[in-house]
Amino acid sequence: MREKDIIRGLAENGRADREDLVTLLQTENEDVLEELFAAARELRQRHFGDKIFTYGFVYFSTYCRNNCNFCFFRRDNGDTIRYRKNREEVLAIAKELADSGVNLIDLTLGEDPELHKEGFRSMLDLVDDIHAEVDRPVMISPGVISDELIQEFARRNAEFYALYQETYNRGLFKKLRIHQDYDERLHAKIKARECGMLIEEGLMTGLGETAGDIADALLAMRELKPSQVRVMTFVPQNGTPMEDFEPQNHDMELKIIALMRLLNHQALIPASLDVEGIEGLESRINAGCNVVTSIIPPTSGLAGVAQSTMDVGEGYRTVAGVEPRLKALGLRVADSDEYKAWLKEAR
Ligand code: SAM
Ligand code: MD0
Ligand code: SF4
Repeated sequence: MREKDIIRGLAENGRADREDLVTLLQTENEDVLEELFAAARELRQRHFGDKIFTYGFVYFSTYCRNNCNFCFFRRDNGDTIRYRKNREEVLAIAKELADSGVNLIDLTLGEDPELHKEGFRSMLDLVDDIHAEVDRPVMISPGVISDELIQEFARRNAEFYALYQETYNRGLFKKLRIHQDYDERLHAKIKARECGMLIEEGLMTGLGETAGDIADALLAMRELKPSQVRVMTFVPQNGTPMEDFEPQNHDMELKIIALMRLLNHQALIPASLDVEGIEGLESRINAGCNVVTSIIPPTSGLAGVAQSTMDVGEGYRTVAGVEPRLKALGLRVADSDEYKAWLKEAR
Protein backbone atom coordinates (compact mmCIF):
# COMPACT_ATOMS: atom_id res chain seq x y z
CA MET A 1 0.00 0.00 0.00
CA ARG A 2 1.40 3.36 -1.07
CA GLU A 3 0.61 5.17 2.21
CA LYS A 4 2.38 2.57 4.30
CA ASP A 5 5.45 2.68 2.05
CA ILE A 6 5.62 6.44 2.50
CA ILE A 7 5.45 6.08 6.29
CA ARG A 8 8.18 3.43 6.26
CA GLY A 9 10.42 5.61 4.12
CA LEU A 10 9.91 8.59 6.43
CA ALA A 11 10.66 6.50 9.50
CA GLU A 12 13.88 5.25 7.92
CA ASN A 13 15.35 8.42 6.49
CA GLY A 14 12.99 11.32 7.16
CA ARG A 15 12.42 11.82 3.45
CA ALA A 16 9.23 12.30 1.46
CA ASP A 17 8.21 14.58 -1.37
CA ARG A 18 5.36 17.06 -1.42
CA GLU A 19 2.96 14.66 -3.09
CA ASP A 20 3.65 11.94 -0.46
CA LEU A 21 2.92 14.38 2.34
CA VAL A 22 -0.31 15.50 0.69
CA THR A 23 -1.41 11.86 0.42
CA LEU A 24 -0.87 11.31 4.14
CA LEU A 25 -2.46 14.62 5.11
CA GLN A 26 -5.57 13.70 3.15
CA THR A 27 -5.95 10.11 4.33
CA GLU A 28 -8.85 9.14 6.54
CA ASN A 29 -8.02 5.44 6.47
CA GLU A 30 -7.91 4.29 10.12
CA ASP A 31 -5.23 1.67 9.49
CA VAL A 32 -2.96 4.18 7.83
CA LEU A 33 -3.50 6.70 10.62
CA GLU A 34 -2.74 4.12 13.30
CA GLU A 35 0.47 3.25 11.49
CA LEU A 36 1.39 6.93 11.15
CA PHE A 37 0.97 7.62 14.88
CA ALA A 38 2.72 4.38 15.86
CA ALA A 39 5.72 5.27 13.68
CA ALA A 40 5.88 8.73 15.29
CA ARG A 41 5.77 7.25 18.82
CA GLU A 42 8.46 4.75 17.94
CA LEU A 43 10.80 7.50 16.74
CA ARG A 44 10.18 9.47 19.93
CA GLN A 45 10.92 6.37 21.98
CA ARG A 46 14.14 5.75 20.04
CA HIS A 47 15.48 9.26 20.55
CA PHE A 48 13.97 10.29 23.88
CA GLY A 49 12.93 7.09 25.66
CA ASP A 50 10.10 7.70 28.12
CA LYS A 51 11.08 11.32 28.83
CA ILE A 52 8.63 14.17 28.28
CA PHE A 53 9.83 17.76 28.85
CA THR A 54 7.63 20.47 30.38
CA TYR A 55 7.65 24.24 29.75
CA GLY A 56 6.25 26.95 31.98
CA PHE A 57 4.40 29.69 30.15
CA VAL A 58 4.83 33.28 31.35
CA TYR A 59 2.78 35.62 29.17
CA PHE A 60 4.00 38.68 31.03
CA SER A 61 2.64 41.45 28.83
CA THR A 62 -0.48 41.15 26.71
CA TYR A 63 -0.15 44.64 25.18
CA CYS A 64 0.45 44.50 21.45
CA ARG A 65 1.00 46.99 18.62
CA ASN A 66 -0.11 44.40 16.04
CA ASN A 67 -3.54 43.43 14.88
CA CYS A 68 -3.29 39.77 13.86
CA ASN A 69 -6.78 38.79 12.77
CA PHE A 70 -6.70 35.48 14.69
CA CYS A 71 -5.43 36.81 18.02
CA PHE A 72 -7.39 37.58 21.18
CA PHE A 73 -4.73 40.12 22.20
CA ARG A 74 -4.70 42.10 18.92
CA ARG A 75 -4.43 45.85 19.44
CA ASP A 76 -8.02 46.68 18.54
CA ASN A 77 -9.69 44.06 20.75
CA GLY A 78 -11.21 46.06 23.60
CA ASP A 79 -12.65 42.87 25.04
CA THR A 80 -9.41 41.12 25.87
CA ILE A 81 -7.34 40.51 29.02
CA ARG A 82 -4.74 43.28 29.20
CA TYR A 83 -1.95 43.36 31.81
CA ARG A 84 1.78 43.84 32.21
CA LYS A 85 3.65 42.04 35.02
CA ASN A 86 6.67 43.65 36.70
CA ARG A 87 10.06 42.09 37.40
CA GLU A 88 9.19 40.85 40.90
CA GLU A 89 5.94 39.29 39.73
CA VAL A 90 7.61 37.52 36.81
CA LEU A 91 10.42 36.20 38.98
CA ALA A 92 8.01 34.90 41.62
CA ILE A 93 5.97 33.11 38.94
CA ALA A 94 9.11 31.69 37.30
CA LYS A 95 10.32 30.37 40.68
CA GLU A 96 6.97 28.78 41.38
CA LEU A 97 7.02 27.12 37.96
CA ALA A 98 10.57 25.86 38.46
CA ASP A 99 9.70 24.47 41.89
CA SER A 100 6.73 22.68 40.35
CA GLY A 101 9.14 20.88 38.01
CA VAL A 102 9.10 22.66 34.64
CA ASN A 103 12.28 22.40 32.55
CA LEU A 104 12.17 25.81 30.86
CA ILE A 105 10.58 29.23 31.30
CA ASP A 106 8.91 30.65 28.16
CA LEU A 107 8.88 34.46 28.45
CA THR A 108 6.17 35.55 26.05
CA LEU A 109 4.58 38.90 25.26
CA GLY A 110 2.65 40.81 22.66
CA GLU A 111 4.67 43.28 20.63
CA ASP A 112 4.33 45.65 23.58
CA PRO A 113 5.04 49.26 22.51
CA GLU A 114 6.40 50.03 26.00
CA LEU A 115 9.06 47.34 25.73
CA HIS A 116 10.00 48.47 22.25
CA LYS A 117 10.31 52.04 23.59
CA GLU A 118 12.69 51.03 26.38
CA GLY A 119 14.78 48.86 24.03
CA PHE A 120 13.74 45.64 25.83
CA ARG A 121 16.06 46.46 28.75
CA SER A 122 13.71 44.96 31.33
CA MET A 123 13.25 41.74 29.35
CA LEU A 124 16.98 41.36 28.75
CA ASP A 125 17.50 41.70 32.49
CA LEU A 126 14.76 39.15 33.14
CA VAL A 127 16.72 36.58 31.13
CA ASP A 128 19.74 37.18 33.38
CA ASP A 129 17.60 37.11 36.51
CA ILE A 130 15.92 33.84 35.60
CA HIS A 131 19.26 32.21 34.85
CA ALA A 132 20.75 33.47 38.10
CA GLU A 133 17.83 33.15 40.49
CA VAL A 134 15.66 30.42 39.01
CA ASP A 135 18.35 28.35 37.29
CA ARG A 136 16.22 27.36 34.33
CA PRO A 137 16.80 27.80 30.58
CA VAL A 138 14.74 30.54 28.94
CA MET A 139 12.73 30.71 25.75
CA ILE A 140 11.89 34.19 24.49
CA SER A 141 8.75 34.83 22.44
CA PRO A 142 8.80 38.61 21.85
CA GLY A 143 7.59 38.58 18.24
CA VAL A 144 9.78 40.17 15.58
CA ILE A 145 12.70 42.16 16.98
CA SER A 146 15.74 43.83 15.41
CA ASP A 147 18.99 42.01 14.58
CA GLU A 148 20.72 44.03 17.29
CA LEU A 149 18.25 42.86 19.92
CA ILE A 150 18.52 39.27 18.75
CA GLN A 151 22.28 39.55 19.20
CA GLU A 152 21.79 41.01 22.65
CA PHE A 153 19.46 38.20 23.74
CA ALA A 154 21.96 35.68 22.36
CA ARG A 155 24.73 37.41 24.32
CA ARG A 156 22.63 36.98 27.48
CA ASN A 157 22.46 33.31 26.59
CA ALA A 158 18.70 33.09 26.05
CA GLU A 159 18.53 29.47 24.96
CA PHE A 160 15.51 29.48 22.64
CA TYR A 161 13.81 32.00 20.32
CA ALA A 162 10.21 31.10 19.41
CA LEU A 163 8.67 32.82 16.40
CA TYR A 164 6.00 31.10 14.34
CA GLN A 165 5.49 31.77 10.65
CA GLU A 166 1.97 30.21 10.99
CA THR A 167 1.86 29.42 7.24
CA TYR A 168 4.23 29.38 4.29
CA ASN A 169 1.45 30.56 1.99
CA ARG A 170 2.27 34.26 1.58
CA GLY A 171 -1.29 35.16 0.61
CA LEU A 172 -2.70 33.57 3.73
CA PHE A 173 0.05 35.12 5.89
CA LYS A 174 -0.99 38.55 4.64
CA LYS A 175 -4.60 37.91 5.65
CA LEU A 176 -3.64 36.69 9.12
CA ARG A 177 -0.71 38.83 10.15
CA ILE A 178 -2.01 42.01 8.57
CA HIS A 179 0.52 44.79 7.89
CA GLN A 180 3.41 42.50 8.87
CA ASP A 181 6.32 41.47 6.68
CA TYR A 182 6.65 37.77 5.84
CA ASP A 183 10.36 37.98 5.06
CA GLU A 184 11.22 39.97 8.17
CA ARG A 185 9.59 37.29 10.28
CA LEU A 186 11.53 34.57 8.51
CA HIS A 187 14.76 36.54 8.72
CA ALA A 188 14.55 36.98 12.50
CA LYS A 189 14.64 33.21 13.00
CA ILE A 190 17.62 32.74 10.71
CA LYS A 191 19.42 35.54 12.52
CA ALA A 192 18.69 34.02 15.93
CA ARG A 193 20.04 30.67 14.84
CA GLU A 194 23.16 32.28 13.39
CA CYS A 195 23.69 33.96 16.76
CA GLY A 196 23.65 30.57 18.47
CA MET A 197 20.11 30.44 19.81
CA LEU A 198 17.93 27.39 19.25
CA ILE A 199 14.77 28.23 17.37
CA GLU A 200 11.19 27.07 17.45
CA GLU A 201 9.12 27.29 14.27
CA GLY A 202 5.35 26.80 14.19
CA LEU A 203 2.21 26.52 12.09
CA MET A 204 -1.47 27.13 12.66
CA THR A 205 -4.04 24.86 11.06
CA GLY A 206 -7.79 25.09 10.53
CA LEU A 207 -7.56 28.39 8.66
CA GLY A 208 -8.71 27.23 5.26
CA GLU A 209 -5.24 26.21 4.13
CA THR A 210 -4.91 23.29 1.67
CA ALA A 211 -3.05 20.01 2.23
CA GLY A 212 -0.57 21.31 -0.36
CA ASP A 213 0.02 24.44 1.75
CA ILE A 214 0.76 22.28 4.78
CA ALA A 215 3.10 20.01 2.82
CA ASP A 216 4.96 23.08 1.51
CA ALA A 217 5.26 24.40 5.05
CA LEU A 218 6.49 21.10 6.48
CA LEU A 219 9.22 20.93 3.85
CA ALA A 220 10.15 24.61 4.05
CA MET A 221 10.35 24.80 7.83
CA ARG A 222 12.90 22.02 7.88
CA GLU A 223 15.32 24.29 6.00
CA LEU A 224 15.43 26.57 9.05
CA LYS A 225 16.86 23.71 11.12
CA PRO A 226 14.54 24.36 14.05
CA SER A 227 15.19 22.46 17.27
CA GLN A 228 11.50 22.63 18.14
CA VAL A 229 8.50 22.60 15.79
CA ARG A 230 4.84 23.00 16.60
CA VAL A 231 1.33 23.21 15.23
CA MET A 232 -1.82 24.53 16.87
CA THR A 233 -5.40 24.38 15.61
CA PHE A 234 -6.90 27.84 15.27
CA VAL A 235 -9.32 28.70 18.10
CA PRO A 236 -11.74 31.53 17.13
CA GLN A 237 -11.52 34.48 19.55
CA ASN A 238 -14.24 36.82 20.78
CA GLY A 239 -13.92 40.40 19.69
CA THR A 240 -11.77 39.63 16.65
CA PRO A 241 -12.55 39.72 12.91
CA MET A 242 -12.34 35.91 12.87
CA GLU A 243 -14.66 35.23 15.80
CA ASP A 244 -17.28 33.55 13.58
CA PHE A 245 -14.78 31.47 11.61
CA GLU A 246 -15.91 27.82 11.57
CA PRO A 247 -13.78 25.97 14.14
CA GLN A 248 -12.18 22.74 12.85
CA ASN A 249 -11.70 19.49 14.75
CA HIS A 250 -8.18 18.47 15.78
CA ASP A 251 -7.60 15.60 13.33
CA MET A 252 -5.39 17.65 11.03
CA GLU A 253 -3.30 18.95 13.94
CA LEU A 254 -2.59 15.35 15.02
CA LYS A 255 -1.57 14.29 11.52
CA ILE A 256 0.74 17.30 11.23
CA ILE A 257 2.32 16.51 14.60
CA ALA A 258 3.05 12.94 13.47
CA LEU A 259 4.49 14.16 10.16
CA MET A 260 6.63 16.71 11.99
CA ARG A 261 8.07 13.83 14.01
CA LEU A 262 8.64 11.70 10.89
CA LEU A 263 10.34 14.60 9.10
CA ASN A 264 12.35 15.81 12.11
CA HIS A 265 13.19 12.67 14.08
CA GLN A 266 15.11 14.40 16.86
CA ALA A 267 13.07 17.58 17.20
CA LEU A 268 11.19 18.72 20.26
CA ILE A 269 7.49 18.84 19.45
CA PRO A 270 5.05 20.36 21.96
CA ALA A 271 1.66 19.09 22.98
CA SER A 272 0.21 22.49 23.82
CA LEU A 273 -2.37 22.68 26.61
CA ASP A 274 -3.40 25.94 24.95
CA VAL A 275 -5.67 24.31 22.34
CA GLU A 276 -7.91 21.80 24.14
CA GLY A 277 -6.59 22.06 27.69
CA ILE A 278 -5.63 18.93 29.63
CA GLU A 279 -8.17 16.79 27.73
CA GLY A 280 -6.12 17.30 24.59
CA LEU A 281 -2.90 15.98 26.09
CA GLU A 282 -3.20 12.26 25.38
CA SER A 283 -4.01 12.48 21.67
CA ARG A 284 -1.10 14.84 21.06
CA ILE A 285 1.36 12.71 23.02
CA ASN A 286 0.13 9.67 21.11
CA ALA A 287 0.84 11.52 17.85
CA GLY A 288 4.53 11.83 18.78
CA CYS A 289 4.93 14.96 20.96
CA ASN A 290 7.68 15.03 23.57
CA VAL A 291 7.15 18.39 25.32
CA VAL A 292 4.13 19.72 27.24
CA THR A 293 3.77 23.49 26.93
CA SER A 294 1.53 26.22 28.28
CA ILE A 295 1.85 25.17 31.93
CA ILE A 296 0.50 28.11 33.95
CA PRO A 297 0.33 28.53 37.75
CA PRO A 298 -3.37 28.65 38.75
CA THR A 299 -3.17 31.82 40.87
CA SER A 300 -0.67 33.79 38.80
CA GLY A 301 -3.27 35.87 36.98
CA LEU A 302 -1.55 34.94 33.71
CA ALA A 303 -3.40 34.18 30.49
CA GLY A 304 -2.84 31.54 27.82
CA VAL A 305 -2.91 32.55 24.16
CA ALA A 306 -5.47 30.49 22.22
CA GLN A 307 -7.28 29.28 25.36
CA SER A 308 -6.71 32.25 27.63
CA THR A 309 -8.36 30.74 30.72
CA MET A 310 -9.30 27.09 30.03
CA ASP A 311 -8.11 24.75 32.86
CA VAL A 312 -5.84 27.41 34.39
CA GLY A 313 -7.80 28.31 37.56
CA GLU A 314 -8.65 24.64 38.09
CA GLY A 315 -4.92 23.85 38.30
CA TYR A 316 -5.00 21.29 35.48
CA ARG A 317 -2.42 23.16 33.43
CA THR A 318 0.33 22.23 35.91
CA VAL A 319 3.07 19.61 36.13
CA ALA A 320 1.02 17.87 38.83
CA GLY A 321 -1.97 17.85 36.47
CA VAL A 322 0.07 16.41 33.61
CA GLU A 323 2.12 13.84 35.53
CA PRO A 324 -0.51 11.12 36.16
CA ARG A 325 -1.72 11.34 32.57
CA LEU A 326 1.78 10.78 31.21
CA LYS A 327 2.29 7.93 33.64
CA ALA A 328 -0.85 6.24 32.33
CA LEU A 329 0.77 6.32 28.89
CA GLY A 330 3.99 4.71 30.17
CA LEU A 331 5.86 8.03 30.05
CA ARG A 332 7.32 10.40 32.66
CA VAL A 333 8.13 14.04 33.31
CA ALA A 334 11.86 14.59 32.66
CA ASP A 335 13.88 16.39 35.33
CA SER A 336 15.84 19.59 34.96
CA ASP A 337 19.21 17.85 34.47
CA GLU A 338 17.82 15.73 31.67
CA TYR A 339 16.57 18.81 29.85
CA LYS A 340 19.87 20.62 30.38
CA ALA A 341 21.72 17.59 28.99
CA TRP A 342 19.50 17.66 25.89
CA LEU A 343 20.16 21.41 25.50
CA LYS A 344 23.92 20.98 25.77
CA GLU A 345 23.86 18.36 23.06
CA ALA A 346 21.58 20.45 20.82
CA ARG A 347 23.67 23.60 21.12
N1 SAM B 1 3.39 38.26 20.05
C1 SAM B 1 4.35 37.25 19.75
C2 SAM B 1 4.14 36.69 18.36
O1 SAM B 1 3.05 36.88 17.81
O2 SAM B 1 5.06 36.06 17.86
C3 SAM B 1 4.35 36.16 20.78
C4 SAM B 1 3.02 35.42 20.95
S1 SAM B 1 3.01 34.03 19.89
C5 SAM B 1 3.78 32.88 20.92
C6 SAM B 1 1.40 33.52 19.86
C7 SAM B 1 1.23 32.33 18.95
O3 SAM B 1 0.12 31.60 19.37
C8 SAM B 1 0.96 32.73 17.52
O4 SAM B 1 2.16 32.86 16.80
C9 SAM B 1 0.08 31.61 17.01
O5 SAM B 1 0.88 30.59 16.47
C10 SAM B 1 -0.59 31.11 18.28
N2 SAM B 1 -1.98 31.61 18.36
C11 SAM B 1 -2.36 32.87 18.65
N3 SAM B 1 -3.71 32.99 18.63
C12 SAM B 1 -4.18 31.76 18.34
C13 SAM B 1 -5.49 31.23 18.19
N4 SAM B 1 -6.56 32.00 18.31
N5 SAM B 1 -5.61 29.92 17.91
C14 SAM B 1 -4.52 29.14 17.79
N6 SAM B 1 -3.26 29.59 17.91
C15 SAM B 1 -3.08 30.88 18.19
C1 MD0 C 1 2.06 27.42 24.19
N1 MD0 C 1 0.65 29.25 24.95
O1 MD0 C 1 3.13 26.83 24.34
C2 MD0 C 1 1.99 28.89 24.56
C3 MD0 C 1 2.50 29.77 23.43
C4 MD0 C 1 4.80 30.70 22.98
N2 MD0 C 1 6.18 30.37 22.83
C5 MD0 C 1 3.98 29.48 23.18
C6 MD0 C 1 1.66 29.66 22.16
O2 MD0 C 1 1.09 26.85 23.75
FE1 SF4 D 1 0.29 40.55 18.84
FE2 SF4 D 1 1.43 38.14 18.75
FE3 SF4 D 1 -1.25 38.41 19.02
FE4 SF4 D 1 -0.13 39.02 16.71
S1 SF4 D 1 -0.13 36.97 17.68
S2 SF4 D 1 -1.65 40.28 17.80
S3 SF4 D 1 1.84 39.86 17.35
S4 SF4 D 1 0.29 39.03 20.50
